[in-house]
Amino acid sequence: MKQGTTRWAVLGLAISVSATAAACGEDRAAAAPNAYCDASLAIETAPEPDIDFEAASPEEQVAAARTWAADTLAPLAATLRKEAPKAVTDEVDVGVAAVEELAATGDFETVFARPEVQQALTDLHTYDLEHCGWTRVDVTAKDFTFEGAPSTLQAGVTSFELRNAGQENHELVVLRRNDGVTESFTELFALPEEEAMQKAEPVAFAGANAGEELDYALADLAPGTYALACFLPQGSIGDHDGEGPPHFTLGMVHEFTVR
Ligand SMILES: [Cu+2]
Repeated sequence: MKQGTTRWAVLGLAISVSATAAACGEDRAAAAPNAYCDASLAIETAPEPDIDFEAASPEEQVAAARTWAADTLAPLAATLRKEAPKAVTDEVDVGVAAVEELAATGDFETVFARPEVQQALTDLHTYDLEHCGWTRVDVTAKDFTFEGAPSTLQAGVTSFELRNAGQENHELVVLRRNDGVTESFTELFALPEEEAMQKAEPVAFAGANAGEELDYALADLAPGTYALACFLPQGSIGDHDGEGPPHFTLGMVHEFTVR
């Protein structure tokens, strides 16, 4: 897992969602309350559970998930519930119930794979994009490039909407180069991982398997130098992990500036 932050619905499992663009007719509904948008951003970018998933036993993973849901997500979900506009209270309730269930069971995949949970969270994200004033950047992943990614962006909350139009699985990791570092991302990625991660930090993650699946990566971008990168090995399709070189070496790295 490369990502440093995670969304409450995803936890790096790259569960893809089917985004539906709900039409929004009324002008006076154009702005959502700031407190709601802040609460939604907070839960979307909540810190990950403190656990090494590759080293942990299944029991340790369940315990970590329960603790994370109860201690990190539940307070954020309570704030979101309090601030939610009427238009989204039903969807927020579904999300809050999912957090409560996760705190009880620790079973991410069951809780967040439910169609009604995915739909509610997708609808919430659609609402947020339309009402919170966040920047939307549509990025199409192909084998092996990111299309549509700009070379400069304004600082602020930004959602990278990933669509996979390739034959392989792809991810979109948003990385920020630490201030004072001068190497390009291509140079950084050539370093041993530990060394590279002292010079750049992942700030958001999205993953979409082959087959036109959708996901998004949300972050509040500070000014700096960033990249989008895909670290999946060539040959990764569906549940099959490829054994080829990582996609960024084939062209899936895109540097950009945030001002
Ligand atoms: Cu890729």
